[in-house]
Amino acid sequence: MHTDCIFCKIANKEIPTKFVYEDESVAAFKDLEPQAPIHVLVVSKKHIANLLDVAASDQELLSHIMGEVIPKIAKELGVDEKGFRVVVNTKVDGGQTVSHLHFHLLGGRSMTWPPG
Ligand code: IU
Repeated sequence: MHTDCIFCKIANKEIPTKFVYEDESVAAFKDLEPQAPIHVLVVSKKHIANLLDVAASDQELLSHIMGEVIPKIAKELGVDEKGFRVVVNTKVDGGQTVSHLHFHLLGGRSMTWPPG
């Protein structure tokens, strides 16, 4: 845990937050500034700054998030039938504003392409 990282504080309950999902390694919560009717952030409890910082030992965690947690939340929130989008902004040009790896799960409306 990084003491100055807001998502570490949220994921490790230093900042009380209602979780949409939680297990021993992952937490998910609603984005404060939702960009779609469903906008959830999925984060690891362990601090990883971004996708470039993912270590070989994190592969299981990443697979758990992408292959299990996100589909489970999508089903629970009812966006599995029509679909949804997962976004991982990475560093400055990617639009990353919080340096703690997070997966945006966006749904509940039709998405456009290309992204801005
Ligand atoms: P980004 O991919 O790093 O730009 O996404 C950060 C997101 O975190 C952004 O959508 C913010 O609205 C959101 N967020 C939040 O939900 N709660 C917070 O305390 C902070 C940011 I700081």
